[in-house]
Parts: sequence; structure tokens; C-alpha cells
Amino acid sequence: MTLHISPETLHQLGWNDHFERLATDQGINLDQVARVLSAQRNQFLVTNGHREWLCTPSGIIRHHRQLDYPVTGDWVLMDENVVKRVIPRKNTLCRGEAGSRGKQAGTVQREQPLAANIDTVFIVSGLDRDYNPRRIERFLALVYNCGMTPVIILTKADLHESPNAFRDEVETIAFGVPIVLTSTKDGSGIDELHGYLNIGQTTSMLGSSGAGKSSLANMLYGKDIQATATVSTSVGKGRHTTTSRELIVMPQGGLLMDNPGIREIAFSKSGDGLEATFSDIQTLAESCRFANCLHQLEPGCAVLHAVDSGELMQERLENYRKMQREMEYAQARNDKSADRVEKERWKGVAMEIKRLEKRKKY
Ligand SMILES: Nc1nc2c(ncn2[C@@H]2O[C@H](COP(=O)(O)OP(=O)(O)O)[C@@H](O)[C@H]2O)c(=O)[nH]1
Ligand SMILES: [Mg+2]
Ligand SMILES: [Zn+2]
Repeated sequence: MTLHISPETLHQLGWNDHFERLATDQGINLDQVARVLSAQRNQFLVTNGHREWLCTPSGIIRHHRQLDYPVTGDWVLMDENVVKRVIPRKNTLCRGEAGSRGKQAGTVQREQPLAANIDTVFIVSGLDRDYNPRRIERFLALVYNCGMTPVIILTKADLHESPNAFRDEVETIAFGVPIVLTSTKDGSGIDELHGYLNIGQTTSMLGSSGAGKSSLANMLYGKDIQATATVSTSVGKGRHTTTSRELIVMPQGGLLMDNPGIREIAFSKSGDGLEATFSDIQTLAESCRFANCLHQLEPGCAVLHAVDSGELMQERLENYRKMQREMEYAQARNDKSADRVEKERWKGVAMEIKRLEKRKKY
């Protein structure tokens, strides 16, 4: 007897109207749909709401580099234990591979997808040595660039007598972003997070190793399901223990993705991440004398003026500039390799024409 999968069952795994329409348009049979819970190189754990099973990628996915390779959070089309293809993603959490080149000579690996189809991203930052407003700005830019909604979580609030000072500071660099102070020692702030885990919602956590992500996942789940590290008090950092991205179906009904700590965040493209993260600088820039002001040495620069008057932090402006340069570089690299693909295509066409012309002569 074949088991039929209903949209309701998939809805509990994050399937929504967007995918329902896609399925109708593409004639997708829901009985073949599953969601990737964790992804290793050649093996994936998937679920369809009735069962979880291990599977492998099809040869086509493995050999055609232009096809999406499954990542955690992907919706996939299954044929028994084989992933046939990845259903087009709603969004992708991806970072650039800083300056690295693909294994095949000449192919530039522009971006590395980490996870897909995410609604909310918890930017998790510990209130110990992990705390770094510039890094929070960087995570924000990344999350906005990927078209997701950020929530900032400041963990280990129990380490301070007045942790609210940190919230106040973060508020000045992350306008309108919800900020939640939590502690897994006394459970504070946890209730505020349950709301993000409503049925059908997918939330991913980003943060350094040792920030407290897995501890948070355990607390929210109500049970120790993720391994956590013991902090070495001298360093104030946890050891790296979460090794694979894992999507957890939470008792609240939503899905929560734990991640290994991310050491380096490189941008894979420019997007609206900077505008969204640095809306204060954008607003100031509107008052610069020159419309194309670079806020460096120009007279009448409202941004530099704001730094002088103490309204805008120098470090914040520098961080903005740094990320702007990085994104421009990544974008140029993208455009360059797109340009090369195009050139190669034309080279092929030109050679074909030459060949035909030669034939005509004889
Ligand atoms: N004091 C305190 N320590 C915490 C809290 N949350 C996590 N930790 C500790 O921080 C270390 C790293 O936590 P873990 O959840 O493994 O971090 P992850 O690498 O982000 O998954 C562990 O030793 C935890 O016990 C907290 O709210 N308060
Ligand atoms: Mg962890
Ligand atoms: Zn300016």
C-alpha cells in the first residue's frame, strides 16, 4: 500500500503556499517530496513527516555542477533512496569562498550555500569574549543579503549584573531588529523565542563556536538533543562540537537549525544587506553635498560630519566601508566569471563559424 503525503503533513515541516504553487506549476507529486534534515558530502537524512531515512544524491546532481546540490533545509524530489533533484529554493543562506578556486582549474567557486528555505535567523552572540558589535553588523549584512529576517540573541546574560547595557548598545547598531537576552542557566529570555518556532516556521542559528547555540536549542527543545561544549574559563570560548548542520523538528511545531560555528563570513555578492544594516549611514548620505559622495574626504559630507559630532561611531563607518569593499570585490569577481563564461561561449561560436567558412571554400 502506498502512503500518500498530504500538504498538511509537509506544512508541519515548513512547506508553505510558495512551495504549494511551485508544486502545482511543475506537476510535482507530493508523495516524492522530502526535506533535508542534515547533509553530508554524499549522504543526506531526509523526512517526509511520516519517516526519516538516509539517501544519496543521483548521478545527475553529482555531475552537473550547475544543478543545486542538496543542503540542509532543501526540499527535494525523491526516488526511493535517491535524491533526484532540489526543488527551487525560496532563499539560500550562503557565503563566499574567500578568493578560493574550485577543484577544476578555472572554475571560480563563487558561493557556498550553507542552508536553504529559512524564515528567521537567530544571530547568536555570547556576552563573554564572543561579544563583538562589529561581528553582529557583519552577520546582519549577511542575513539581509540572503533575504532573511534577523533576530539578535545575546546569550549568557547570567554572566553580568546588568546585561541590559549590552542590549542598549546593540540597539544602536541594529535598528528595529528584535534583541533577546537569554540565559540557559536561569532560563531567562527563552519564552520570548518560542514565538519564532511556530508551526511551519524554519529558523536557523548563526554565531561563533561557543556562543551557546546548541545550549539554546536544547533549552528550547526541553531536552538535551544537541551536544554542547564545556567552556574553558581561561579562553572564554567553547570548543567546536556541532559538526554538521541539523534541522530539528521542534515540539513547538517549527524547525530549528543548529550550525557549527562560522569562523569567517565572506560575502558572495553584493545585495541590499548593507543598506538594510546601515540605514543610518544611508539616511545621513542623503544630506551630503555631492550625490556620489564616498564619505572619505569630500567637503560637505554629512556622514563624516556625523562622525565628528559623535552621532556616528567611527568604527561603525569603517566596518561599513570594509564590507562595502568586500561586496564590491565579490560582485566584480562574479561579473568577471560570468563575463568569461560568455566569452567562452562566443569563442565556441566563432570557431564554429570559421569551421563552416572553411568548409565553404572547398
Ligand atoms: N553562563 C552561561 N554559559 C552558557 C550559556 N549558554 C551556553 N553556555 C556555555 O557555553 C559553552 C558553549 O555552548 P554551546 O551551546 O556548545 O555553544 P555553540 O558552539 O554555539 O553550540 C558551553 O560550555 C555552555 O555551557 C548561558 O546562557 N550562560
Ligand atoms: Mg554547537
Ligand atoms: Zn558623504
